[in-house]
Amino acid sequence: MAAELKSDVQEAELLLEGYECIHSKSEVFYDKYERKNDLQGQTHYCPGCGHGVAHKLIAEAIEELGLQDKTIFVSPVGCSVFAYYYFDTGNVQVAHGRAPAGATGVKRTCPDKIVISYQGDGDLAAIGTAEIIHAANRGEKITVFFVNNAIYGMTGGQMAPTTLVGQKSTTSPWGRRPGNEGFPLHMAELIATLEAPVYVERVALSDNKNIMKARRAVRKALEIQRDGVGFSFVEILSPCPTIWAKDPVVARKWVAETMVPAFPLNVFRDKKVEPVAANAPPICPVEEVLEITAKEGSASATKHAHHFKEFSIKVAGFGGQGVILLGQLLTEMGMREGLEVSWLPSYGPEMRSGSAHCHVCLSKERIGSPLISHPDVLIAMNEISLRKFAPQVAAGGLILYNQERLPADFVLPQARVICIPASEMADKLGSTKATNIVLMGALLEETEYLFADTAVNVLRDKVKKVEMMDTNRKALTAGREFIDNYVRVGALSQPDGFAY
Ligand SMILES: Cc1ncc(C[n+]2csc(CCOP(=O)(O)OP(=O)(O)O)c2C)c(N)n1
Ligand code: SF4
Repeated sequence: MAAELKSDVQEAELLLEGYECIHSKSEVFYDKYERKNDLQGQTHYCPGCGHGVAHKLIAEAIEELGLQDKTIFVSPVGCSVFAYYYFDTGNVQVAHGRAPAGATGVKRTCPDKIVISYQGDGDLAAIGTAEIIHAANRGEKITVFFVNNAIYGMTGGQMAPTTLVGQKSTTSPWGRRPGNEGFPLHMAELIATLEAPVYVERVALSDNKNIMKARRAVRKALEIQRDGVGFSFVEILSPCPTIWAKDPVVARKWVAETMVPAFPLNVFRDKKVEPVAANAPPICPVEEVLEITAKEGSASATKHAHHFKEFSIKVAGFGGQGVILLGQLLTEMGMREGLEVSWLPSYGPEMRSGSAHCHVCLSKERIGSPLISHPDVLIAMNEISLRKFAPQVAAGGLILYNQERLPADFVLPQARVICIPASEMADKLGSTKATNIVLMGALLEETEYLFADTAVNVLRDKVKKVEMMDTNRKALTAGREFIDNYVRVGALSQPDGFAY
């Protein structure tokens, strides 16, 4: 009866009494894998899956090298997406294929950490090809473990870039044909053509001898990172019994007999490089990084009381009309006035004369999303934008339309419309390029939400063409005066003028 009350650990200790424990689960793994119901304590991997073995080798190497507290494991999308269930280290889970990019960010901000990018072959060699090549080419001081099982495991067996010639998959049901699906990608060889990587090896989880070699490779790759030497990459040929529809023993044999001849095991790169001291980025406030500290019109220099909580603007027109720039200027102004800001541009591939718009949000509180469905203000720089976006403007909002009058058939939405011939006005001032600045002046004057002195400072700092400054200054004033002289005093009513 007393024995029944003992915990699992006590039971295990009793069983081991008188024995020396020479092998146990690595300390780097959690004691217990938290799973649902009767899966509690089990891993989610299929029996015979190579991921389990690869995890074990990595965990043991981390433990032996005493790196557990320094390690940050970046798990991919794929069967190993849940690596963070098992590794009692720092963990980050990233989007499909992006592990080397995520790992780059982590390593660059925390250069003293050991950052591991763990990826499958669909993840690394298909959707994430660009990320791995560029991380390797930059020589990021991370370690990549690339588990190549020649198939997409998690999604049920589609062809991967590593699928062998003749191998059947759900998307190559007749077997991979080079003439149709191309040849398998040899990632270790490809990465070894780059100059920066320090260590590149391919190993196989095919039999005990090769698993021991894999163990050494995993450890070496981590030592290279620990010593600050450079980029290390280990490709691990690995069985996927479930998708290959083979029992675990046969699957291992398949790795040895079929995968290894196609993906030869080798040390492709083992450069002797002197460690370089970690180059940590300086930690400083965002304002300083963006060089906006103490500039005239900055949040610290100018304290404005804003009489709104959140204010959203959509600027729309043709590419080339300064739509995107106007959005950026307003965003910069908001930032300098100490507001939370977001700016989201949208334009087609044609850039000039294609349609373009951007969303600007200015807020006293943190902004949830930069996407604006119902802007408070629409600045429509052409008729297409007016027709397209006017219905979206929030009830009681404002539309600034770059024309003398509204189109005759235009059905007025539940918003005030001010027609302002900004292009003509800018032209008279010397350049139609200042159309957006005329509209900016009108916006500032009409809403009084942002301040003209901030606008002048921002224009001076941000508009690259110095010779435009004089025109821009005049354009800003012209836009403001238009509101004061023509709209506030004796406004006409639409459709032939300025509508309220
Ligand atoms: C952006 C995106 N595209 C596609 C998917 C679907 N998806 C999930 S896992 C996976 C394949 C993973 O295969 P692999 O990297 O070989 O890993 P394995 O499961 O074999 O370990 C795909 C295509 C996704 N989750 N996200
Ligand atoms: S499907 Fe393949 S890769 Fe995924 S867990 Fe099962 S055996 Fe492993």
